[in-house]
Amino acid sequence: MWKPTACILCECNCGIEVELGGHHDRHLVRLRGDRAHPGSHGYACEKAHRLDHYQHARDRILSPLRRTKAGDYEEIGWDQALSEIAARLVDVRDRFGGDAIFYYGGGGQGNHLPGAYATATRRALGSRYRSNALAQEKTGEFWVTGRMIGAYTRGDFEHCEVAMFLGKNPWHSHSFPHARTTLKHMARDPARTMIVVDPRRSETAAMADIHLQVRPGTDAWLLAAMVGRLVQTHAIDHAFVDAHTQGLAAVEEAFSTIPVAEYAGRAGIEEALLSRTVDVIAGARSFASYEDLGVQMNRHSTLVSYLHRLVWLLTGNFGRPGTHFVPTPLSPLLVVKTDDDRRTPVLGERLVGGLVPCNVIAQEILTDHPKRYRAMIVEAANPAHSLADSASFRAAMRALEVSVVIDVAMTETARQADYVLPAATQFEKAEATFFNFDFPDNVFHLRHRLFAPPAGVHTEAEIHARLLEAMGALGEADYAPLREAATQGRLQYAAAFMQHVLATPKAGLAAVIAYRTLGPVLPEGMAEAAVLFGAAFGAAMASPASLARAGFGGPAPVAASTLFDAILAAPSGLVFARDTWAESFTRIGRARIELALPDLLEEVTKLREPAPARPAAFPFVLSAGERRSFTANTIVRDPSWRGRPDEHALRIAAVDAAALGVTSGDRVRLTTPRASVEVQIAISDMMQPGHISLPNGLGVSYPGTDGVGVAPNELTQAGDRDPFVGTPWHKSVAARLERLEHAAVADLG
Ligand SMILES: Nc1nc2c(c(=O)[nH]1)N[C@H]1C(S)=C(S)[C@@H](COP(=O)(O)OP(=O)(O)OC[C@H]3O[C@@H](n4cnc5c(=O)[nH]c(N)nc54)[C@H](O)[C@@H]3O)O[C@H]1N2
Ligand SMILES: Nc1nc2c(c(=O)[nH]1)N[C@H]1C(S)=C(S)[C@@H](COP(=O)(O)OP(=O)(O)OC[C@H]3O[C@@H](n4cnc5c(=O)[nH]c(N)nc54)[C@H](O)[C@@H]3O)O[C@H]1N2
Ligand code: SF4
Ligand SMILES: [Mo]
Repeated sequence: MWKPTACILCECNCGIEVELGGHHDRHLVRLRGDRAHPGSHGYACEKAHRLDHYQHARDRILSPLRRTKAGDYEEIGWDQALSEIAARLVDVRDRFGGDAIFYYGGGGQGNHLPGAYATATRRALGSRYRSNALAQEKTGEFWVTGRMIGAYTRGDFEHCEVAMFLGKNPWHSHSFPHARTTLKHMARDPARTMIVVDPRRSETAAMADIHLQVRPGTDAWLLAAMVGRLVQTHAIDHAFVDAHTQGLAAVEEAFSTIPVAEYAGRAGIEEALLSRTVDVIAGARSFASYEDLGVQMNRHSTLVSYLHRLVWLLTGNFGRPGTHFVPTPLSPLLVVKTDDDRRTPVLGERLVGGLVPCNVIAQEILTDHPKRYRAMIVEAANPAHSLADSASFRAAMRALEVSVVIDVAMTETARQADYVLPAATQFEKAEATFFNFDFPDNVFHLRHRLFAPPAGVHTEAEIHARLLEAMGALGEADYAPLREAATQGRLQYAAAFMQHVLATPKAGLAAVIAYRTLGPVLPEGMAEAAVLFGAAFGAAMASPASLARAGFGGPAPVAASTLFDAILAAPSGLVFARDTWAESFTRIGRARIELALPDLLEEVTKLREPAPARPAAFPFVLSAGERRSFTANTIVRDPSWRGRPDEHALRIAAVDAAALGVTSGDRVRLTTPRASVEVQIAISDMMQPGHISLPNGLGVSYPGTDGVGVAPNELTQAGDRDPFVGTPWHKSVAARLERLEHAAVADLG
């Protein structure tokens, strides 16, 4: 029997079908793309086929654990664990205020419901400071797009005439539906042009019509030269710019004197190629572009996000097929309020969308500042591996008064926690992601569980509910008025919920109240979906026309109720909102699109300063964290998941390897200002001289192996971050390599 679910290894969350077998039918034996999925239509990449390695990890946690004085872990019961955790968190709150309790995570690539339930726990504790991976990749983009457009945009790569991938390798990293099919179509079609900006000849770059093989970390000069060329050759789409934007004069002034040839040269690109590229973009009927980690985790990242938007806004590539659009989220992952000037408590760094920059979290713990964070809850994330400077993150966790990790596996982060709580895997509960960016048909997929969790393991919804009950924040008295209404119908329940929850001081705990009262009347194994009733309400209020076009019309309570029931009844996902292209214009959160951001225009002038000399001790630029065929952050920990033996190697250009006197398979010493490790190398014609690249998500501890590959953030440092929003420079780390004179030939593990 094939059962529908989704792949959880990247943000696409392709629909898949799984055949169960093995012991108690709990193994994912065969997997294939689910043709009934309205977003992925049967597409899946090679990674999905081996998901049983996630479900059956040997480091799965099956009981709550408490750290002992000796630093190992003992099993304890749920009641004891939750009453101790509740008491210790409440104690921290009572002594120092809720601001001292930090929340990290809330969901990875396929699981966003835990974050929704955690909101209730955070509210009950008065905890305000939080973060997750978005604050080390997307916050610069969010900050810029919030101020320019007031809405989050994506590109239509299926239909564009010209596409650009800026620091993005979608062949491996995907991020838009059926990426490889779309790339192949584009590459084959002589009428379409694919532009890739990447120092590496990545798989995507190798398919491109134009590969701008930049010098690592110099995209700001490249993009400034592009905008300079647009302004100086009068290639601006005045019809669009006049109708929808403001601030052109300031932009023209800043870019009219940009030395295009010189800046192209600083980026390592010939002026003629740069000019041709800009002319192709300016002449295109439609242009869509995607910036990702190659620039977002790099020097000048926020400036590059701004310049990148200028390229497609000045050429009028918004709100038409093949350009950029504003999708309808079922529940926005992050709301950026541009007037929000909140700062972090210790270092005073800018919060974007309420998220603390990842690079400062450890620093805001390892201090004697009175406002430091003193407790932390980490859920569905592995920050001791994924954040810059792992060693100081480990030290920070040990410096806290209490820390709790909610995960499926005994991760690097769990190994530092005072308490570890075992969660059901993504195939053992109803689960969903809010990464729904399909357009104009917006897709949502609530996955049904494949099987129940093992004894002793709970879903996050259940964990948060029990924690709130252990704190005395919620109890049967709060649930009683809703229980009856839940059995009468959705509309009755909605009315009761407004009266007994939303209009009361417990409104902030709504997610868990819904789980406890609506959850029990949902079909078996679907209780975790209760929180989506509220999300459906939010969408019905925010985008009524789009929901109506997908069949969910009527007053908000009716639309929300029918949508919620349709979500429950669609195990392969459904189209919940249907947009029109014109709608993107109505979603602009400001009177006109703003082209001139003064602080970033000021940064443009600083590009004229001569580049600081590269320190002689570190002649290489290391990109720490490349996506490869078998990497998926740290979601799959078992290294035998990886098909290819050299997936964990450091890639290096042949000339650099020759200069060091080493060859593929040799081990070398890799040193950055932060640390020094041994690593196996692989000569790769993808690499330009001076650039080396390590895969992401490796070097995890796993029973029976000793950490295959290198954990990239042992090598990075917290101070290497963007001056505006604090995003890390993981893709350009200063590094040096040395030959190991007596190194044994690597064992591929
Ligand atoms: N296979 C796989 N797919 C994934 C993931 C995974 O772990 N594995 N993770 C998912 C997640 S969480 C994310 S955020 C996305 C990320 O997706 P991507 O951003 O596409 O992934 P990366 O490989 O980290 O970086 C992209 C490219 O940036 C290039 N780059 C390095 N330095 C520079 C530079 O100075 N300038 C420019 N222009 N480019 C540079 C690299 O050579 C690389 O090809 O992938 C998602 N998809
Ligand atoms: N140097 C460097 N660092 C990077 C990057 C890089 O390119 N270079 N990339 C960054 C990016 S883009 C990202 S997105 C982050 C990712 O880093 P993180 O957000 O920290 O998370 P993941 O590695 O995806 O780990 C997800 C965690 O969730 C757990 N998990 C899986 N399923 C469940 C579940 O159902 N419930 C619970 N409770 N837990 C579950 C897994 O065991 C794992 O511990 O890493 C970032 N770090
Ligand atoms: S890894 Fe991403 S693209 Fe590949 S099947 Fe999974 S969700 Fe789809
Ligand atoms: Mo990411």
